[in-house]
Amino acid sequence: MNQLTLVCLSDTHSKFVDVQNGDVLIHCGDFTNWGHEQEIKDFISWLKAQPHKHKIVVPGNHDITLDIEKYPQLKQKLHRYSNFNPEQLLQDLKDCCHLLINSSVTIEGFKFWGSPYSQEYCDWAFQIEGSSQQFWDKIEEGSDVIITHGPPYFYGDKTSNGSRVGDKYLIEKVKKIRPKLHVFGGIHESYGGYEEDGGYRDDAIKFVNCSIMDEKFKIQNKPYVYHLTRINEI
Ligand SMILES: [Mn+2]
Repeated sequence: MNQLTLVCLSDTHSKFVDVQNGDVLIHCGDFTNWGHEQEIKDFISWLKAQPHKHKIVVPGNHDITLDIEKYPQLKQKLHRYSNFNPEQLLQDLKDCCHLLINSSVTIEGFKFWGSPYSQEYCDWAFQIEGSSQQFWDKIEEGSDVIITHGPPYFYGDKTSNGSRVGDKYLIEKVKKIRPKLHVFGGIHESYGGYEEDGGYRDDAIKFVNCSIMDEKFKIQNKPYVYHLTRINEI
């Protein structure tokens, strides 16, 4: 049997929390508020200081400088008086973690697939334009862990006014791929772990919203620890 301890967190928004050690540190995005150069550099320093053997990062809609394609447009709106170097910042981050942008990494036989993209919301970074129906076909078959910034529909996606804002096409696709774990953030007020269909199935997928901050951007939650195991077939 091989086992990896995953320590998952999201939506730290330029605050830094103590994180317990484990095999893989996973950040599901929104490590900055505005994608400013100094915020990204501070995050990189924090990341480098963590003892975990493997580190996986997926950016979020606030980490705008890392959305290379959309940045020229976002810069006009949000960074008009700054002169950051998105390519360099992206490279600096890649140098200290597995940065997953619709891509995967395999660690000790487990496949992790990640995407920073979520449904359109106030024209931030990494937004899926129009329907997400085809977008999630990018998720690779055989993924053991799926990491997205935004939640799927029904699990960890309830806002403070009670509405569910998760992505219906994402949950459909995740249930087809059948990873062991789907971890995400995005909706701060819906922190927690949820079993697929109440844990009824033996192979129920675990859904985890690991937002550290609440909806008022106060640190309220702890990183979520998950033990990923596989019993070797004989
Ligand atoms: Mn956030």
